[in-house]
Amino acid sequence: MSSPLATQPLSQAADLDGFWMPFTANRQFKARPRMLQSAEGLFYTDVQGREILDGTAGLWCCNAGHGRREIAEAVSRQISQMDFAPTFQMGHPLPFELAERLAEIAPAGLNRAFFTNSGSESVDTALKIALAYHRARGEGSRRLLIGRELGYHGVGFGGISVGGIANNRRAYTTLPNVDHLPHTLDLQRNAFTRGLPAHGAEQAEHLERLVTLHGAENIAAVIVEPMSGSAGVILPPVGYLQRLREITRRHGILLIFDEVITGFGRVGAAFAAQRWGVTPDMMTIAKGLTNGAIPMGAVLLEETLQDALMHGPQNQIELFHGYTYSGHPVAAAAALATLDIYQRDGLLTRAAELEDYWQQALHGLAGLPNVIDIRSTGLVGAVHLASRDNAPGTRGYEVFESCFWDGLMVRCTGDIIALSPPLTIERQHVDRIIETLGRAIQRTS
Ligand code: PXG
Ligand code: PLP
Repeated sequence: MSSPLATQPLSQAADLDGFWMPFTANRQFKARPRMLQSAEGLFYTDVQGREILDGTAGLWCCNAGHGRREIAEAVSRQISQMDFAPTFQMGHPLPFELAERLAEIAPAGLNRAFFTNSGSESVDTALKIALAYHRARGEGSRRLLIGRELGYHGVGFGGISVGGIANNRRAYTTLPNVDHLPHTLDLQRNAFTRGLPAHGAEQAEHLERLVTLHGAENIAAVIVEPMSGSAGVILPPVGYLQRLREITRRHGILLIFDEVITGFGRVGAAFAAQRWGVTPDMMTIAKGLTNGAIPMGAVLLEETLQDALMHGPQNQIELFHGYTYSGHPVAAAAALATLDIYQRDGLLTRAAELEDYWQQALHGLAGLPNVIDIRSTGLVGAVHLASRDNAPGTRGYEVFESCFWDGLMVRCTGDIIALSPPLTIERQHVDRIIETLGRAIQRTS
């Protein structure tokens, strides 16, 4: 049962007009579509039957690889048994079970879960909890939210406000009461570092300046990705996250780690918080939570944050927030099956085992034309290409496209090629990624 698109020539762009594709140059895509049809293990197959090695775990989400039967079966069982049930003033067992399972693998103390349907919703939820928490404790003047330059926190109004990617903000309006820390990308001092960069921890001191500027009594939360994914794999300098933790704690400011990409084994531990030994007050997660199979996200937080809102009468709703699909039974079933796979197959720590091989292989691209930096940690990597004069992003896009037609899916963000293969990858596939990418870089002037 293939769709009409599978059998028609793909040049019939008229068929493609209706779907306004997200974060896509629609005219460019529709002129020469890259259309995927099936997926198994580490490979996609496109509508022309070509195999494409998945160098990006879909969009950083299929950490256990594709086509996992256990997830498909859990979803299918649950959808037959109970397709939907409300979680507003009503309950069903799966999200309770899932919250417990998440607390088992989360950093100690983060034992409460608020469920959402995406990373963007998780971010907006965490920011709202931060504001409600301070208000409930009589510190309602804490309204300011601090993000970071080049941060990506999804596309809700909260997320783009604390986010720091100009293109995602400039056409819109953003929240008031937001400020930003400087980013930590520093090619001059850190290019081609293996592991976390040595230089840049002092960028965290900028938070002290914002405290001086705005007053600690006006600041609610700081949100950062422990490692920036979308902006092109920007790693935390040694000591940086620790400094952010010390400063936020000293001033009563909540620290939120956005672990939508770094969660579920990507950097070598269940969460980046554990890999780098810094525990935030809240974490936002999504993507790998269900191996990408069903949309779901969550905020994981300390119980003290929830407790602070529990002071009213017992019959009073403590947080006026929630989504129709918070804790959706089918998504929860997918997540539980996913966690079973991660734990049974040791995937939450597999990136740490492969990290050295991965890093060594990536650094083999160092001498190629236009390569100005290589960054990696766990099973994430970036090859940073020099931008062409007056045409930023075009070189990265051409490398991305060349890889695709040569059987490899990578991401390009501007002129940075980002890689994040499924955590089930084997060494020979690492080699294949590097060979194909190397060819593409060499072919691209
Ligand atoms: N926070 C972080 C840190 C993310 O990486 C989101 C929030 C938003 O999640 P949703 O599920 O609302 O998309 C993300 C998502 C890329 C890319 O190419 C990255 C994301 C999404 C799509 C593409 O780097 N990150
Ligand atoms: N818009 C309208 C008119 C609604 O009734 C609702 C939910 O009831 C929403 C938006 C929010 O949808 P969701 O809960 O799926 O985020």
